[in-house]
Amino acid sequence: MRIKVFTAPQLHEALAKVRKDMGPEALILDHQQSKDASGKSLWHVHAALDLPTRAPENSPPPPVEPSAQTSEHHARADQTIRRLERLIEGLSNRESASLRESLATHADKIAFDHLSKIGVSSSHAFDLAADFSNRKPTACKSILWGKRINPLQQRHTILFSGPAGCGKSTLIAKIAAHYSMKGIRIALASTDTERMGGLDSIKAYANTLGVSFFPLRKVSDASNMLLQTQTAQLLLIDSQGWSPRRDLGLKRQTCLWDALQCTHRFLVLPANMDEEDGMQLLAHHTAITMTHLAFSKLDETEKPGKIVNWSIAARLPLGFCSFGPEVPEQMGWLTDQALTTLLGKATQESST
Ligand SMILES: Nc1nc2c(ncn2[C@@H]2O[C@H](COP(=O)(O)OP(=O)(O)OP(=O)(O)O)[C@@H](O)[C@H]2O)c(=O)[nH]1
Ligand SMILES: [Mg+2]
Repeated sequence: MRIKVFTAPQLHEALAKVRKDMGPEALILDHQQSKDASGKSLWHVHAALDLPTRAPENSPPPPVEPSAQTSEHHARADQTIRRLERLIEGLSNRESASLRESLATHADKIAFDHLSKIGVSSSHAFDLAADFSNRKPTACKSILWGKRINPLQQRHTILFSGPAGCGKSTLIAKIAAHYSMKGIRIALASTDTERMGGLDSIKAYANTLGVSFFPLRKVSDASNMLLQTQTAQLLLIDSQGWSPRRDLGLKRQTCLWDALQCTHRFLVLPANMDEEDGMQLLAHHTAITMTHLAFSKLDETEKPGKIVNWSIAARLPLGFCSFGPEVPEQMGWLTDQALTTLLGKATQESST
């Protein structure tokens, strides 16, 4: 077993170091807070990793198991995995309890409980608790805040990408309606051209709003469209939904996206998606080419706290959010204050 100590100013940073160095199998044994010479807080996390015993270099390969013994072997392996899972769950409960204990005030502990209940992971709940209990904009340094767009100052070309049905077209319609009411010149386009009906809703929104719309099937369509929309102050681009398991056609789409000279590329994550599935999506190489995160369907989850976990894991600045299907309402820009309000609202609703 390898045991190591990881040190960082924030607890979640130390935990991230553990995962980076030792991987997901690492066991957290203990964590402590101290101060460095300048009085700044430091966290020390003790982690352990069970290393497999290596066979001597020149030893013969292990004999192949007779098939009669194989199923018994698998059953034993399954039992061991379940035991380890229970052990890890127990350790993570202990970790969460000791994080809660190390909070300074009773109000912070109550805030920690609320945040955990609505899905914020315990290390992030620990970082947010004090601000949250004081209803202050969250000062958590690991969340990146995007700069609100201002098409009056500068033309923006914004791509929206994400899983099928996540609310891309609806969010585009909301943004288009919001800014066209302010007199901003808008154009819409879409790369969702190969799927039957892929263009329908965005085209209908363009008609309703009276703005021009361009289907983008190939790279030359992109350059044509850029020429024809030179006077638009805000160009919003819809795309075909994808998932880490089904990303057919993504290559063609990404070639088109690259030709569009986007100022922003938003990955839209629906807040009613399972947290683990969202993490897998964020790990996909297409997600890495995105510049911002947007959240949709915030009205459709009991656990909006997962967006904190996603934001910190993604390391992408936050921007638009949508909290209802209505166009043009129920959308906004996610700021530190808005996040505190959103998480607070969710806790009030879940406790009523
Ligand atoms: N409750 C709720 N529903 C939403 C929200 N945003 C979108 N929807 C609904 O979700 C459904 C899918 O929305 P779309 O905008 O078509 O999603 P999409 O990502 O464009 O879907 P595809 O083009 O099929 O990939 C529609 O019924 C929308 O009304 C939201 O914030 N809250
Ligand atoms: Mg769509």
